[in-house]
Amino acid sequence: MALDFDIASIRDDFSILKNSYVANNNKLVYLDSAATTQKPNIVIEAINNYYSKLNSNVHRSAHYLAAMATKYFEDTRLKTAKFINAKSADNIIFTSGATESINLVANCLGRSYLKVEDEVIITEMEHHANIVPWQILRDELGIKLQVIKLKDNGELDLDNLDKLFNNKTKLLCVSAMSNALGSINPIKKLIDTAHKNNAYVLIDGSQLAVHGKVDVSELDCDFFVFSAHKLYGPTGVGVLYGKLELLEKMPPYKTGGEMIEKVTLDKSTYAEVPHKFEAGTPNISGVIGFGAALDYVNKFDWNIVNSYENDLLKYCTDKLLKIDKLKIIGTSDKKGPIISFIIEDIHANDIGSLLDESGIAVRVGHHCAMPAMEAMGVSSTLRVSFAVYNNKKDIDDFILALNKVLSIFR
Ligand code: ALA
Repeated sequence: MALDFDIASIRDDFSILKNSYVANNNKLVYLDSAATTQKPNIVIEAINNYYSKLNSNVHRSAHYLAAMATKYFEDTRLKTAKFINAKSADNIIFTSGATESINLVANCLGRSYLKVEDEVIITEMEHHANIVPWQILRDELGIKLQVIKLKDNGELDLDNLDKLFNNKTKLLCVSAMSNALGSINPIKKLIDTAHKNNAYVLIDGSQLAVHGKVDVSELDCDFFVFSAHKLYGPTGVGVLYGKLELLEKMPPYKTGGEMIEKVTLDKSTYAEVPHKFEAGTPNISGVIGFGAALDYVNKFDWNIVNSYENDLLKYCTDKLLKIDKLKIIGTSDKKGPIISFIIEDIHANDIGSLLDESGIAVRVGHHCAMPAMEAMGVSSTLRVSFAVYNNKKDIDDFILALNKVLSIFR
């Protein structure tokens, strides 16, 4: 069923947009969905329902509540596999977020596969979560990091891509869409190039997964990570998709209960994938809430979502470009609904704080992407980002407030 994009009815699904009066008794204008999306009521209800009617641990106890909690938990694994077109639910590991998913891969590949002098390729555009784990491996194992640079418009410079690969290259780690600049990367081309060079590929899909259909089987990536909270789901839940043959070869990440097959005081053997990577009691309510978020987004027609969000992107970009001394940072033709910008001579933090006084929620800073900021010649930007519940009135309110703020400074 396609959403008809009656925006008023979509907004009805998000109580916070109606009920939240923020600074100075202003209605919330939420333009920070790249940091985290708001949650539709069905997600909040699913979490409430779990705690009020089903609360129990999963995969262990022999009673009705435990069986129901386990069923809902595992149903979400199936829904997640379907959502990204993975071959099986076994390809899906639940983590605390995309950050932990990447740390899991770095840690487990680092201990089992990467050797001194091996090379990992990252990009200048990456979120810190897709840089720091690889730097730690570099320092611990003596591997080398190669970097795909950014062009002035915020796209990856792929002109000499082939030259970055050699017979030591083991892995390419790249974001599908930049959280700081909005640029959407040609990930299929990157994956094919890496595979031609016998390297694995990890895709950080945190931003892309909420703006378009993901098909990991067609992409043929080896790992794909994203967070539930950027996809209308709860915080504290992430997904690691991995090809089964790789997950099976990788050693466990965290250890403890539920990830074992047998433990003696001498040694332990491990559970099958995916449970091998899920030690301890997981975020059960979060995963169940994520299942409800997937039910919600499964009603979307992604073509309609894309064209609706692109329309917001264009509408806002055109309005921003009319503002004197405003520069958009990241001007690729292929962008998701994220706009980073600066205004000459005025600190982004000052503008962000004053916008907040009008109820306009934006993000200010380096967006956990300091190398991308440096490459673009800035230390921080203001960032607005949109989701399905935004509308042109949000943008009009934002532009009005921004002009008022600028009139104070000028
Ligand atoms: N990575 C998130 C952002 O871009 C938090 O804001």
